[in-house]
Amino acid sequence: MKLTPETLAHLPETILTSPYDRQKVTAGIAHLSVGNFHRAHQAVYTDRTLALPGQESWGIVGLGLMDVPSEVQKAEALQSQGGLYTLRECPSGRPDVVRVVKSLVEYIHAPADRLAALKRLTDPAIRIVTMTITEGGYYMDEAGHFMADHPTIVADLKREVPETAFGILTEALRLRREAGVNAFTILSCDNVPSNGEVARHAVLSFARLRDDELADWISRNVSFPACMVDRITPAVGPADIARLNSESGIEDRAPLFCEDFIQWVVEDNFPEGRPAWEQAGVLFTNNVEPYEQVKLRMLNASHSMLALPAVLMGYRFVSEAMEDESLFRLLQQFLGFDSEPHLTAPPGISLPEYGALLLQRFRNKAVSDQLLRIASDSTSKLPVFIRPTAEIVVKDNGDMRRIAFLLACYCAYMNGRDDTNADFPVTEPRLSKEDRALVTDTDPARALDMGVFAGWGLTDNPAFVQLFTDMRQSLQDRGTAATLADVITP
Ligand code: CS2
Repeated sequence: MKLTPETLAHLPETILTSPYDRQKVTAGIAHLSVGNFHRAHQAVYTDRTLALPGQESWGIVGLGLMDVPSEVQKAEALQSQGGLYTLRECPSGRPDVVRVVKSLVEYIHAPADRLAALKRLTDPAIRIVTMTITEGGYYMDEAGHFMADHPTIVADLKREVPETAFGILTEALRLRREAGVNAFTILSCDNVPSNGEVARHAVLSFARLRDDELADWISRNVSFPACMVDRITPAVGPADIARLNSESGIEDRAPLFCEDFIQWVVEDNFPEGRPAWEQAGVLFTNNVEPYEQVKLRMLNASHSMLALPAVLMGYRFVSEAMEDESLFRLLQQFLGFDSEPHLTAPPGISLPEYGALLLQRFRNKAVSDQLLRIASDSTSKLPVFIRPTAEIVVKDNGDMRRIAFLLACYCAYMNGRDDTNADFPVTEPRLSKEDRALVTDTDPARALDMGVFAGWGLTDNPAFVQLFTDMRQSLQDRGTAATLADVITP
């Protein structure tokens, strides 16, 4: 059965839907960059909320920003299905659940008509703009400054109809102001610490480069709540599409799957109103920081700590790598010795329990997340996920082996060849030419001068530099498994 708004009423009983009449729903949220994560997370919370009385004005209009073939395909797929898609939620050891998510009521591929996309954001009905533009998408340098000189930003500043998220947001807010329409709230849903503050800084920096007065207006009128988001959502390739559709019996051009765990902690700062997300399981708080620190420095950091060595050892899936005793213990020891001791537990959360749960989530075979997905763009991820812990560990001059090992693995991963001699794709769009040259320098320690490590304080500690140099040598001479064996504490 094809998935379209017409077939929605005839879905098999095994397929779940949130009980509301979609025809009554109008868009109140615009989402920039509709990746799988958004469709498995914020769109699901909103789908649940739309079933509650008085919530029908909070549907989502999705905006695709990137002019790449995969995005064109996604736009065609979602538009042909009226924004509907199936989501398979996969608990460990229990049957999966398949639902059709209905909250994405409109989808616009901005490159097809940039002006139309921009205009959509000036609709007074749109009161929240959410976004998932990835860690690297904020154009922040290592000192936390907006990269105003970055060629993408420089080019966007010159355009009448901008193309980057910040350009579009700034221009949409200018048009709203001109038309006497209230501003919208901007909610970053990326894995970035203080994502609200970072989004504010990026939007205001961009706006200031265009028009000081507009920047002042934005700073007075736009709120930028912070939030912590969590749900493991693998990439979906052609084989996954075939598998998901044959399992669900539905012909869906954009199906996806994820774990059953879901969490969203949001700062309650929405002057233009918001959906009753709290009734759908979202936790509202005035202080998101402890939650996001724990999530980034435990879950995301463990992901990187696992993915880089595991890929080198020839693994391709998270659950498979978790069966490797050494990798499992690496994560346990990283969490227990490096990460947890420097974190403050948010109310009601026990860090050891949180750590144990995340290891269990990684072991979930039904999700089988791709290690290459997690390893990709490590250049943007390591400074966010690993740096805070690395800084402390290296400064304290304690047991620095796990951090040195990970960073050495990051360098080895750049070669795109694992220990079994199999090649793998290295997706590092933000690795500069200079950094790439430093990784291949004949002196292994030079890699610590890479821009990605700037400000971490690594080279201030000669013992760390030595350890890192030895690890790189060992990875090359003895391979990842043997090097890892020395990193694990018995
Ligand atoms: C992962 C995240 O890409 C990564 O590095 O750590 O995508 C992770 O799966 C999500 O943040 C889980 O909420």
